[in-house]
Amino acid sequence: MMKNSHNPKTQYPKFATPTFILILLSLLSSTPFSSSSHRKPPPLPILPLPTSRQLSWQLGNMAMFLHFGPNTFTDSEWGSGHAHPSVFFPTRFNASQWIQVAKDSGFSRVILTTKHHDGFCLWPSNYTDYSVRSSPWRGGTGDVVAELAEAAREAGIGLGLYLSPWDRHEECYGKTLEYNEYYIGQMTELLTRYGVIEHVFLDGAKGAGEKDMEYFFDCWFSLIHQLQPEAVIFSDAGPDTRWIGDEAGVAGSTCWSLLNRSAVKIPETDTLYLRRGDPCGHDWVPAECDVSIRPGWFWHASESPKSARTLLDIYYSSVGRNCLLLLNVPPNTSGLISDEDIQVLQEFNELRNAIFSNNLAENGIPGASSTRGPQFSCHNVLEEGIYTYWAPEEDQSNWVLYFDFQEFVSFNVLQVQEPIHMGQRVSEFHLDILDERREWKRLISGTTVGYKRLLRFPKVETQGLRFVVDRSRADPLISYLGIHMDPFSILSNISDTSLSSQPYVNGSQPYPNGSQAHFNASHAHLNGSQFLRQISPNHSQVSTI
Ligand code: FUL
Repeated sequence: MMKNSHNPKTQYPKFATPTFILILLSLLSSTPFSSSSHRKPPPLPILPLPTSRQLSWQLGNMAMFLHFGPNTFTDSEWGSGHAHPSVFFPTRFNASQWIQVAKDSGFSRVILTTKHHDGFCLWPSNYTDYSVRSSPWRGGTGDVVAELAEAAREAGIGLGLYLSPWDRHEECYGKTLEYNEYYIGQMTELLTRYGVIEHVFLDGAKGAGEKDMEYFFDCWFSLIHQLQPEAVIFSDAGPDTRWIGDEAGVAGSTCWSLLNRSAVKIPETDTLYLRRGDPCGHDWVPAECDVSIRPGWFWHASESPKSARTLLDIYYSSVGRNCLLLLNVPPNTSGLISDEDIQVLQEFNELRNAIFSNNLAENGIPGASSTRGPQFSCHNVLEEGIYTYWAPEEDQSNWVLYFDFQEFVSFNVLQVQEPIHMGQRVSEFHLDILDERREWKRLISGTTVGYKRLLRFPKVETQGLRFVVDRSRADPLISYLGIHMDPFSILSNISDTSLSSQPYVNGSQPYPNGSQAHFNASHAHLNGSQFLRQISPNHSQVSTI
């Protein structure tokens, strides 16, 4: 006879009454060996994945760049390499002040120009006299790198170093073998004298008509990782973080952390490729947006810092597009960060706190089209951080997160995060809201998410929203979803003549600047055809975003 436990005519042994079986089953289900008590494991990560040093770099969101050296005192940007070392004389130098400013304004690490293109070393290098040792500062016994390292360590701020390959002072510059030895010698000093270094920044900048020579990048990268395993290395092409392709702090609205490193040559980089990354890339090389708070990289008496609102725009277009913001705040001739810069940084900090400390989605009841298991619940998207996340069931035809609000909720910013330790997945998404007839209206759409995606749009008021993933490299995973009210950003180019019955703001278009708008989403239509032109003279690039 065929065994079939579902056959109603099945005869049970005497002791095996249905009640007995139920009790037995429930007992079994509470033993550790019961298969029903097994947790569903997380889904497979999708390659490529970040290394642990890339993860801590990205989780830091923002780093502070410190351009300081003879240029600060000679009012120049690209020093000739011939300024006398005596010009370097900061009268009130205080590295703790730099670190305090960085810490108070929300920066996770600082990166110092230990040597810029002029070749002057802010530490007493044994390979040249062109350094602090030949300056009157601290009677020639000073070491900017040492003082900064000490202050950073005490405050729990990460330390990074920029050692310019292009050196306009050093005589052997131009002789490939000799200069590579010189550079590696200096790099080794920096990476062995000052404790843990978390970041090494190198660039391919070089003036036109300068001596030609080859940099042994692969050798440098291997040595850096050998000496400082925690350090991420930034260059145009990685290996750990890449240049975004401009010096304006603006990433592509599509921005993959994936890249094929072999497709990028320094310094002839394809800035469009860097800006967007590569959904088919085999390497994990997320982007870093370097931009200065002032027009120049070095401090100049005639220049003023950008406004806090401008920094907020930059934050949206860098951190809000899956990048790290590397904001340069140059110390002045006294050796301190200027009060006016500190003021702006404080305001910038306050703006971010005012917008992002309140996630209005917490007022709603979350739901999902499907869920992989209890530990992957949609409630996880309200928890900060990337390590808890919503995962849908496998093989679904749609991937949707819902929020149902009892009261009307108003917002103009969407924040989404992917658990990037599982790989970057989402390649297209959109956000719908319920209109006054309780029908879904599309509000915005976007492409990549990555570590963090922020999208701004005219303020809307609704009782429900749904976040829909339209395309993904694998089952999408969402670690955070926030909706926020930003009363500070200025929106414009919202033309009443282009009112649409189907509101649609494409997050993959550049964001327009201008005046604040406040209207119902059913009338929202942004003009996405505006191009921003960015000029980054030092990388000799003119690009269209
Ligand atoms: C560029 C340099 O030429 C600038 O002076 C600045 O240091 C910037 C961060 O990188 O390549």
